[in-house]
Amino acid sequence: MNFPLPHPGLALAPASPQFINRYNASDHGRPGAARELADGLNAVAASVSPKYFYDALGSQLFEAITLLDEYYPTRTEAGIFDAAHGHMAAALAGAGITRPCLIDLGAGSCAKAMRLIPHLQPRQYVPVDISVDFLRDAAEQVQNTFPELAIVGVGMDFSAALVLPPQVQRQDRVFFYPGSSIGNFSPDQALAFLQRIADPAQGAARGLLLGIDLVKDKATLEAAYDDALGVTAAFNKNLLRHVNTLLGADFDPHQWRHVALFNEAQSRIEMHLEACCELTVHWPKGERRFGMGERIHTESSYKYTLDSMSALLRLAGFSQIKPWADPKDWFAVFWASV
Ligand code: AVI
Repeated sequence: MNFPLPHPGLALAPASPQFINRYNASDHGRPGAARELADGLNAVAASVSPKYFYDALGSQLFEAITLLDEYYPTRTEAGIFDAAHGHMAAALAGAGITRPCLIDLGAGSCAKAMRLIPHLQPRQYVPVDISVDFLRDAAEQVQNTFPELAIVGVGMDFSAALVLPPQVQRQDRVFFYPGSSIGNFSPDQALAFLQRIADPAQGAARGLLLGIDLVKDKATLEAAYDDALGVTAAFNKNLLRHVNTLLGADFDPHQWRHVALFNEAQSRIEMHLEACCELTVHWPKGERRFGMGERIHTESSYKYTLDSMSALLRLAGFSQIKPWADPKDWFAVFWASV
């Protein structure tokens, strides 16, 4: 039966995206987080996981980083998508995939996927993130832009397991993991993560579009993680505020300095916070003394070559591996099929 439009001449509002929340903020929050943070701070070489960068302010600071002159990855990757989207669609078609289920891991604002959706024509778009409220809003935006697109937003932490809810189509799954986020895993963790994407019992991928940052000269790399405006320094030090909130600690950000260096042997940028004086940090069930110059390791960002990433993808069970890079070979997007 046809119903008349309420206001003839006006289109109906687009359907709302479906949303499935499998993420419980308390998993990431209080008791487990406090234990993990205390263990990291008490270790001989103190460390805090980079996942604790991303409170509300940290997420905003990261968005600001992506706009910095020195931070080339975001705009370089966008340039690759713009130049190679036709080749990417052809690679999918070559693997027999014409209407993929596009699963966007760590989708955030969904801005990167929105560049590709018109070219890949997904049958279903599945943005996945732990930042649930942010993702709900972003999925609404995507729906407003593409009213006909079937969208299933999923709130989940995909870093440990990758079993998606049954609403996510099993056929022709193509995972999208841009931004060089895989670089924040160690190579062993990255291999395990890629294996979960390929695993028929988990991600059940037919293909993967993966953005990676490439090895380049030390000065360019170190400037990208230690910008002139001090935004990355603020991003790193904001971790201390977040740890104060989660652990009840008394870090004073004034007493710490941002350090970013390229460790060539390990092919990774390391970010640290270095104590500017001798100090003691206290929290409800513990404390740690830091000597002047002692560091907390806060992030590693691994840089790959086209060959080293191809080898990792092959080891994880992918084949038909095809990279696209920018003219300076600073960044690459890989297609790999299972
Ligand atoms: C999210 N991730 C890929 C960023 C990177 O480049 O490793 C995080 C970042 N840390 C400092 N600047 C940006």
